[in-house]
Amino acid sequence: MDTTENKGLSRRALFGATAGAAVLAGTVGPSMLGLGAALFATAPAQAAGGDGSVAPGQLDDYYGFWSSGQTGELRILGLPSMRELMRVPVFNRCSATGWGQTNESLRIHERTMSEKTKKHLAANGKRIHDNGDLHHVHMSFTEGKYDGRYLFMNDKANTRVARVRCDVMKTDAILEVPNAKGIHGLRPQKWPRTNYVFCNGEDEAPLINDGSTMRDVSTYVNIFTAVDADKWDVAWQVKVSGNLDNCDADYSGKYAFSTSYNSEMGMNLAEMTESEMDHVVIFNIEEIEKAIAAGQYEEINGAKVLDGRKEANSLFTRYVPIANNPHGCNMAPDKKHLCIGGKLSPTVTVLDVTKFDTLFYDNAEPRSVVVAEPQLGLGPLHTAFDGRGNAYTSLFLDSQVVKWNIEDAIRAYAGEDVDPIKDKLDVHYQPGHLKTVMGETLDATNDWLVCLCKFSKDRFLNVGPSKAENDQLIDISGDKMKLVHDGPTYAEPHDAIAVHPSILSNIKSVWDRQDPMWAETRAQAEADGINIDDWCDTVVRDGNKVRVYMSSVAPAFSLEEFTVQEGDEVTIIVTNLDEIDDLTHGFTMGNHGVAMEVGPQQTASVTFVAANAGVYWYYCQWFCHALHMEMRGRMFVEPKA
Ligand code: K7E
Ligand code: CUA
Ligand code: CA
Repeated sequence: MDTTENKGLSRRALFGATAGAAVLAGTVGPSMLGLGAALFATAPAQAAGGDGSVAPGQLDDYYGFWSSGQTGELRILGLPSMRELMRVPVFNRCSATGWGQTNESLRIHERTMSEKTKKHLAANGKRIHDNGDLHHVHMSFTEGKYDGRYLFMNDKANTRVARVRCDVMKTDAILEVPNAKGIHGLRPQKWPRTNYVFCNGEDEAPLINDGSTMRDVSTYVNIFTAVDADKWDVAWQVKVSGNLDNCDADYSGKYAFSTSYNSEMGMNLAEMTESEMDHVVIFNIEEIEKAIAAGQYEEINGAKVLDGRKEANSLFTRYVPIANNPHGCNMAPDKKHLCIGGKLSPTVTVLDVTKFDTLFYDNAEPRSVVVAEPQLGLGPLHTAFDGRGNAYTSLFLDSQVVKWNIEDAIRAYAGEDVDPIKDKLDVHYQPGHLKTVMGETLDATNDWLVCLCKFSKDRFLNVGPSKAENDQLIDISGDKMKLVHDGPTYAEPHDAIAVHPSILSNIKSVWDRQDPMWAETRAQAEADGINIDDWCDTVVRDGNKVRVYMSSVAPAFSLEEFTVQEGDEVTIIVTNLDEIDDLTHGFTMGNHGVAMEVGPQQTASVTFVAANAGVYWYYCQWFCHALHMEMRGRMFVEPKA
């Protein structure tokens, strides 16, 4: 069944209490509802459990995109089944696909790498950092809604951000952000479209970090960066007071905002939690753009930097005091309310973004934009939203999700006798992020909430001191939340979004031969007089560099053998000429630590130094044919003359 045809009439709605009962009782047949027999076949399981389970062969209702924390990859899951569909290597090294080893992926890594980093890596015998700490993944927007072009994500470990192309679900750009340290919060601009990706530098350091002022904390700053989402370079940066944790953007395109837990500029835990209040920084995009256009910036390491610190008294920023050590920063789909998680305070602070103009132009008192501050429970971290004005906040210490109503919280703050809390649900255990389907967009739905728990303790079979983490699925369609599914995951289910398949209708099944991903490889082939779009089986020698061009068509490589010399720098360029859906080949060079994926119609290449003289088999490591085992050939390495 094509889930995109099913928009507006989800299987859950259909087989919910009333409709499901009617179908089963035979009063409403599946044909009357315009649905096929295949759908009807799943009715008993769904009607019985209502647990979000999806029968074998059935497609999920939504794509889920999961950040993986310290694994450094992006994961694609199906919702509501929580089945893992794909892993997309981003900052990590991937043995299956060769990401982090193929020339195409190394070029993406190195394109924006600073000379300093290159030098440091080379001194360590490396070309790239192949680890990452990928906390946050968000899709590109057009007018407040996901547009299915890109996914963006951060690497806190090595101060990078990356972009994944949604048409092929592969990383196509990585940026090492200059000046900032430890990119944590990351959000795309929502309106009018994602021209910028906003990135928070979490860690304080001297702006000129050359060792001259290391112990002088007064020289430390934090940097807010706007990355140009199309060109993939730094558009501008703003120095701030305090540090930056999580961020978000509004639905008018005027403002972005970040939480800061270290307004103290402390260097240890005691100092970072010393003040009673920290703050939220509000960035005025229009004023920043004006100053950049007028050339009023300082150029540091190639980036245009403005000063938005408190003492600079600029129109770039405003600081709203928030109880000590706030964390989550979530803009509601009502276009109006920004929710800040209290972390150390049991509250969520609600700011009315439509009042932010008064902070910049009328000198309004900073806290005058606070319109609610409900007491929700212990350790409020992040907040998600449905399309009915409700918010769902994770309570880390209470191990609960609390459902509350934003308008009721505002009325209570104004003195009315109303309890904004609608429900509390135990989750297992210590939740961090939580997400509704498209709840960070104007398309927020009312069906599912995924809660990403940091611990699973006793929820699964014991697998040793390292335990599975636990993503839980919660039915939010009714008044009361209902926990319906545990989804164990590997380190670490940090954050997630869920997207309707209609937004991703541009996903390809087969690569386009002209794809820019291997443009440089194509240019090299052209220079060598080789047409890689056609059958090729040519070995080109260029000094001690050898380029081996081959095609793959199941179950054979075009070259059964080739010869090089000890110590040659060998580049293997494989083009998969199969056009069939799902027919991926691979290339593994035995005993050389070399392996890569070559998808249908894809070209991929890898470079290595030939080892000691002898025979080395190469083979296809992606199952492609009944004779896949036979898809192999020999590299003869001749002794040095
Ligand atoms: Cu998204 Cu943990 Cu990086 Cu909150 S932060 S939990
Ligand atoms: Cu080609 Cu396996
Ligand atoms: Ca603090």
